[in-house]
Amino acid sequence: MSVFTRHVGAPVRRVEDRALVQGRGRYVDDIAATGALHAAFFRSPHAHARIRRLDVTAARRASGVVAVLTGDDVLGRIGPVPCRSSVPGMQMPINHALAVGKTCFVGQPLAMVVAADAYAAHDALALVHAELEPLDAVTDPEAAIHPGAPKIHDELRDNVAYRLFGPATDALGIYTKGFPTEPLNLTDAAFARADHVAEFRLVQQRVNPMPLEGRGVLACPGGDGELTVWVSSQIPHWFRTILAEALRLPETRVRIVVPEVGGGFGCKIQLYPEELLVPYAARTLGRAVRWTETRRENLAATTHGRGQLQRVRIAFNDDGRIVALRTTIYADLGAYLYFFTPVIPRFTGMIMNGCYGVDAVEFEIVGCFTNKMATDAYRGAGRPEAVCIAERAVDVVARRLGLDPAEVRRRNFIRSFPARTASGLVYDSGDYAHALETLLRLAHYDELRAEQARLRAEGRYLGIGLATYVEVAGYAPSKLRGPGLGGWEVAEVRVDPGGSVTVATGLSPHGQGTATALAQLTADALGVPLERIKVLHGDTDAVLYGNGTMGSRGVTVGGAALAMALDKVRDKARRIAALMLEAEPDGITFEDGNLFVTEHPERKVGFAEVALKAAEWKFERDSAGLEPGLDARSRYEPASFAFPFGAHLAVVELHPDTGRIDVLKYVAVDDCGTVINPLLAEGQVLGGIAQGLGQALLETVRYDADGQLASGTLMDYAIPRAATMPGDIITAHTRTPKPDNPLGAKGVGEAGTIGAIAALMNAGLDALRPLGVTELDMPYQPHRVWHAIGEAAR
Ligand code: MCN
Repeated sequence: MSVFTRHVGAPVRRVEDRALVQGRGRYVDDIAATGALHAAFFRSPHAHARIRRLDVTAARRASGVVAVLTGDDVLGRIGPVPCRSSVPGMQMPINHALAVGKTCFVGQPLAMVVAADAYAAHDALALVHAELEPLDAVTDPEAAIHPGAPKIHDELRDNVAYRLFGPATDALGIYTKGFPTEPLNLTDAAFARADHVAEFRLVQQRVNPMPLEGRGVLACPGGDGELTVWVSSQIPHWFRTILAEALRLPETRVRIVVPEVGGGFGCKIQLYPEELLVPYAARTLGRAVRWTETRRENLAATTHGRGQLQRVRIAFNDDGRIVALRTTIYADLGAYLYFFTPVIPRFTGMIMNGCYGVDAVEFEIVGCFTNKMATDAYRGAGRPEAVCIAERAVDVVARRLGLDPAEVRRRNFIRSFPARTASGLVYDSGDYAHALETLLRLAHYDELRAEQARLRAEGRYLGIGLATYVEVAGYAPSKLRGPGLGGWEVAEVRVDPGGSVTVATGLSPHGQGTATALAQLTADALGVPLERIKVLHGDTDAVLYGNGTMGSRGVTVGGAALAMALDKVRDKARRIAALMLEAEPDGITFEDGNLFVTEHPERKVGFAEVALKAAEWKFERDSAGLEPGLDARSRYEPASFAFPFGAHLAVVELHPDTGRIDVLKYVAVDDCGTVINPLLAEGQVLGGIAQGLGQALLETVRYDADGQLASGTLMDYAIPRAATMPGDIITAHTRTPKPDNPLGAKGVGEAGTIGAIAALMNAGLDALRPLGVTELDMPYQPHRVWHAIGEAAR
C-alpha cells in the first residue's frame, strides 16, 4: 500500500513563503558581518586587449582602501576559475581569476579593490590605471573558427575548443565512451533514399539567466583558521570542495552557507573569479570581505545561456515520417570554459530528434571560442536548443506536405517504451500522443484553426504554434558528471524525542519550493503535521554532503533519497512499536502517524510516543538490539536520466504595421510522472513559460562587432513583465510515472521554458507565413519582425 496518501499530490501552499513575503528572507547581502570589508572589481572595457601595464598605486593609496590585487599578485595563489567538464580533444584556456597578460571579454576582472566600505572600493576603481592595447575581437562563432580570425588565446592552437561527431552510443546511451572526432556518415543512406529533403537554420541567441538576486559572497575568517563563506549558490558542497582545494585548506576548515537565494536558473552552478577572490582576500587579510554583484556586472560577467547556431537537414517521406536528421551546431562558448560550458551543446545533439522516432541522426558540434562572457547552464541547458530543432522540423514537414502540424507529430511519435533512440538514449516512459491529444482538447484546437482562418479573412494575423517536447532531466549517474562531482543525492531524517522531524537534504533549492515538497513526503510517511517538520539545506555544516539543485533533479533524485531514508525510519519505528505493543514488527501497521497491531487496530501507539521511547527506553531497546534514537540517512543514485515530456500550444497575434507580436493564449500540458505538489509544479511551469517567452520574443544578449556589450543594462535588455504574459494560460498534467524511480517522479523545473520557446517560435512563424516570412531568428522583437515583413514584400 502506498504511504503517500495525504499531502503528496495535494496543492499544499509553500512553507517557505511566510518569511519571504514578509520581507524576512535573508539573502547574502543581508547577512551582517561586523567590520566587513567590501570588494569591487576593475573590469575590462575591451573585448580583446593586451595588458601593457596595470598601475594600481593610486588606488592603493586611496582613502579607505585596504588592498588592491592584480592578476600578477594572485597568480599561482588562487585560481584558475574551474571548468568541471570536458569533451574529447578539447582545448582549454587558463581562466585566471584576475586576467594575466591579456583580457578576452568585456567585463573580465583585471583588479580587485578591497576597502572599508563599498563606496571607497568603487571610488578607488577610478584610480586604477590600465594601459590596454586593443586587439581585433571576434564575436561570431562561425567567423571565430575561420583561419585568419583573431586568435583569442595565445596558448591554444586556434579558436576551436573542440569538434565532435555523434552520436556515439553505449549502454547508458550517452557519451561515456567519448566521441568520434571524424564524421560518422550515419545518415547518408537515409538522405539518399528519402522522398524529400529540407534544410533550415536556427539561431539560439544568447540570453541572460537574470536571477532577481545577482551573485554575492561574504567570507568570514574565524579565529581558529576556519573560513565561513556565505554565497548565493546552487552548489554549496561542490563549492566547498573546490574552494578548499583552491585555498589549500582541508574541507573541514571551510563552511559554506547558502541563505535565501533569489533564483539561479543555472548561472549559480559555478565558482566565479569573485567567489574565489573574496574568500582568498578574507584569508590573507584576516578580515571579513564581501561583494555584491551589480546588475551591470550580472549582465556582463555572469554566465549567459544558449548561444548556438544550428544548420539542420532533414529527410522525410510522403507520409510525413522523418527518416533522417543531421545538424551542425556552432556553439558560442565565449572566451573561457566555466563549469559545464563544453558539454551543454552535447545534450542538444543527443536529444535533437525529440519525441520522434527518427531512424538516423547525426550531429557535428563545433565549440567556438569568442570574445564574450562564457555560456553555460541556463534553464533547459541544451534541451530547448534541441526541442527547437525537432519542433521546427515537424512544422517544416507539415508545410511542405500540406499536413496539419499536429498530424505530422502524431505520425512521428515514439510510442513504445522504454525506447532506445537513434542517438542511443533510452527514454524511460512516455505517452506523447496522450499529452498532445489532451493539449488539443484543452485548447479547442480545431476551433482555433477555424478562428485563425476567419480572422485571416478579416485581415488579422493569428499564429498557432505547437511544441511536443521530451527533455532529459534528473542529473545524473555520477560517472556522467565532471571530475569528483557525484550525481547521487543524500537525505537525512532526524526525529526528535518529542516527535518533530528535521530533514537535511543535499539539494540546494533557490526558489523551487523544494522544502515544501520534502515536508509533504515526510508528513505522509510519518504522519507528522507540516508545522512539525523542518527542512535543512544549503549549509555544509548541517548537511552531510550534496550535489545541489540543477537539471530538474530535486524531486527525482533528492526526493527519492528522502523516500528511502523515511522508509528506514518507518522500519525502526515499527520495531520499537512492536516492543511497546508486544507484537512482531511485521505485524505492525504504520498509518497516518499511528502504529498499530494489524490484527488488533485498537492496540496502537502514536509516532510521537515511539520517538520518545526511541530516545529513552534503554533496556527494552537493548533487548531488541536497537541503537538509541530515531534517524536515518540514505543516498539515492539514479541509474540513468529522467525523460519528462509534454505538449505546449501558443496563440499569438501579429500586428504587421508595427511588427508587434502579442501572446493571446497559452496552453501547457506537462508530464513529470507523479506530481508531488500541483501548485509547485504549476508555478514552475508558469515561470518557465515566462522565461521561454522572454527568449522567443524579447531577450538577446548583444555584442557589437568589436565585442562591446550592447545589452549591458536593463534599458537595453528586455525581460518579460506581467503585462507581456498572456491573460489566458491553461496548465495541466498527464501522469506517466518513471518506472525506476521510488516516487515515480520526473522533474518539471525546466519544462515550461523548454516547451515555450519552440511553441512561441512556431506560433510566430505561423502568423508570419501569410506575409511571406518563413524563417526568422529569435527573438521576435517588433523591429526584427517589421523588417522581415518588409524584406519579404520586396
Ligand atoms: N515538483 C513536483 N512534482 C514533480 C516534480 C517537481 O511537485 N514530479 C515540484 C518540486 O517539488 C519543486 C519543483 O516542482 O518544488 C521543481 O522540482 P524539480 O523539477 O525536481 O526541479 P529542481 O528542484 O531540481 O529545480 C531545478 C530547476 C532548474 S534546473 C532551474 S534552471 C530552475 C527551476 O528549477 N531554476 C529556478 N526552477 C526555478 N525556480 C525558481 N524560482 N528559481 C530558479 O532559479
